[in-house]
Amino acid sequence: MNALFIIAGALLAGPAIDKEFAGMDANHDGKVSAVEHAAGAKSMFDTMDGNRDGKVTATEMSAAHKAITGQDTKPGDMSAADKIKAVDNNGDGVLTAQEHAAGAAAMFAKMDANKDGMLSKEEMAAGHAAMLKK
Ligand SMILES: [Ca+2]
Ligand SMILES: [Ca+2]
Ligand SMILES: [Ca+2]
Repeated sequence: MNALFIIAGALLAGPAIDKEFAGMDANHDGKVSAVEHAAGAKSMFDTMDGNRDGKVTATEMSAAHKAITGQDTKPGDMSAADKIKAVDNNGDGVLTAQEHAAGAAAMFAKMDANKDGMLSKEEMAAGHAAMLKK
């Protein structure tokens, strides 16, 4: 399940949490709702889908990672193929918007520690920290 964090969020990590949170909090109420989170995940998917065919391949995900972080995947990092595998329901090696959305929804539920249906910045940061510890 930790791979879900990597797909939707961990192109960004650490100090980038602030930026990610602000980007998702569309109505600026200091919380990210499930709807806001889903919209953020969708926009991440669109960013990764380089050729706009509605599917994200391992190659596209690697390219997006490099574009966003300015770095190649480091040795020891999960490969893009492995990240895809974690939410690739039909096992075809590419990620559809539907598979990505389902993964993002599961991730939201996991990060919402106090189950109020909203993500605070602390919850998002803790979720990412938990992911990075693995
Ligand atoms: Ca909000
Ligand atoms: Ca594509
Ligand atoms: Ca919450």
